[in-house]
Amino acid sequence: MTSEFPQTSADAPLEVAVIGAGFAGMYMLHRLRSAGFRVKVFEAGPEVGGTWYWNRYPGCRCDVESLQYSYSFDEGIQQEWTWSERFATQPEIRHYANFVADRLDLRRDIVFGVRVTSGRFDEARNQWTLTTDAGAIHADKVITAVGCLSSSNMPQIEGIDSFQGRTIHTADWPHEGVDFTGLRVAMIGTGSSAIQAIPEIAKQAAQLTVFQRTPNFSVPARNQPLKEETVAWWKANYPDLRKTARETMRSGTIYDLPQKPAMGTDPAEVRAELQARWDKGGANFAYAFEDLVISMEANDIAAEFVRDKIREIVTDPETAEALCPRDYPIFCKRICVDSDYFATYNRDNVTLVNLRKTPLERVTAKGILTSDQEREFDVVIYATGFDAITGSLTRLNLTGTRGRTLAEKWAEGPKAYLGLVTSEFPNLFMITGPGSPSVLSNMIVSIEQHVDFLFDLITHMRATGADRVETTAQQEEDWARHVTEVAHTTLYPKAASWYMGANIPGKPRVFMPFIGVDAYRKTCNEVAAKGYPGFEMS
Ligand code: N01
Repeated sequence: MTSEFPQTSADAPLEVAVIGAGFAGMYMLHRLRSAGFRVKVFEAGPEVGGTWYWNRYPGCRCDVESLQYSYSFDEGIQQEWTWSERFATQPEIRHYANFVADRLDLRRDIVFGVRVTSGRFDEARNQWTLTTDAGAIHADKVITAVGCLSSSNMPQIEGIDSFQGRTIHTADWPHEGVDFTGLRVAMIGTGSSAIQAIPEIAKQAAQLTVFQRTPNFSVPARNQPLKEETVAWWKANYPDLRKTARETMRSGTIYDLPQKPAMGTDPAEVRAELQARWDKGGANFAYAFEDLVISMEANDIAAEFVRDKIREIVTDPETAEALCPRDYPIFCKRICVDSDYFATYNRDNVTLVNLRKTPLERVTAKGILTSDQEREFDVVIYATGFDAITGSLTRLNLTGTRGRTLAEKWAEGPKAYLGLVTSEFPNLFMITGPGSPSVLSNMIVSIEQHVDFLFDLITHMRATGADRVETTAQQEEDWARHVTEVAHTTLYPKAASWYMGANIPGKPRVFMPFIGVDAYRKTCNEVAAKGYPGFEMS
């Protein structure tokens, strides 16, 4: 047990224990502590930053523009901090998290190096006991701030442990870095992580072989250093810009919003608009027309535009065709934002293996065996993603009032009222939980909204003397149905994405995030204004 570990007991519990010191946990701590709550944050890592602490593969960047991927709650912080590039690198975001922790003196209430391994609610005391590898924590309320993409997915591939070379997962990258000079490297996966890492690793490795099962749509980042005048303009206008971002319909990010649907617009005009956005770079491309995730025909136009770009960029026609996604609508898996991803396949030292043609059979002691041949490697990198949205919650092993863990309760799919609370688990709150906009939005915007809502709720409980809050099975069922109905007004459920749980064998296929930042915020505001119906307090 470390000396800083707070001594809590059943008789002297914390008012609130927060799990995780990423952007959600940091802001939650700041708000509660400022109002005098006895609160501590428990963090498995040695530092703040959450996902931005762990994911440090080469090329790792945020795909939301840096001027928008930052806290808005403190004018001093947003004026003092200056981003250097349009899309910030992982080291710069990690540095930003540490800057905020310094600025708000957060670390004195964060216990680092402590992983929560289980937890149980005590009905008699209305109190949680969390078990950690460093001792027990007693707290009246528990808030999970564990991120949506922090439970990494290592695939079940036969022979995976027999490989004699080095095995690395992108989400658990060696902190000392990896020198690929002269090495034969295999990359399994072609999601965002791989698409960012491949161009960088290709520059160093002797040979890079990419094993692709499903190709991905990606648009160019056109990353560049930020001009001084751009930064100055944003800083001068931050209050208005932040408000605009919060009030966007879907994303919590300011994009050039569409003015009309693609269907019914002159095809030459549609193409010109897509081209202009392709040239400008970034996920702005996804907002070119109103109907791109509503109408399959409109979606096909944007998808074919990107496929044409891939064919233009990649010189070998067979490789280009293999890289063209065809079996799901564009934008219905998170669009990737890259720097020279497709062009990297024109390098002599990069090879694409199309696993749809030659399936992966097993990992061997020397490398990887596909149906046609065995290839030998020094390093195998798994860019195989995450047990998204629910994985970081279920692995906490929390047990509720009916003796079931969250994993057991959610065996048919997660149900959480507003994505914040789930029945049978009183006094447990989830920041960016399933059923909230989370990953379909700018995460920091959604984090701030959830933290502010929870802060008001907990303050309301203090004011009214309530020491227990719980939602009902009916309430969360109704909300889950609404989340599904909204999803099915779009094309999103047509993709076998991690939003649907489709990347994890055996995981129930349920569309987990709520589509619509603005509608969601309005619902939360109404709930708060009406005295929190659906949150039963006693
Ligand atoms: O993970 P993914 P990711 N054999 O799940 C493949 C965020 N992120 O880490 O599609 C062979 O997207 C799998 O293939 P398939 C961002 O939100 C953000 O790349 O299942 N291949 C797929 O190609 C992103 O969406 C940034 O057929 C296997 C890949 O592994 C999310 O994280 C940067 C396999 C996994 O792709 C996840 O991205 C990076 C197997 N057995 C990530 N199992 C930012 O910029 C899996 N695959 C903020």
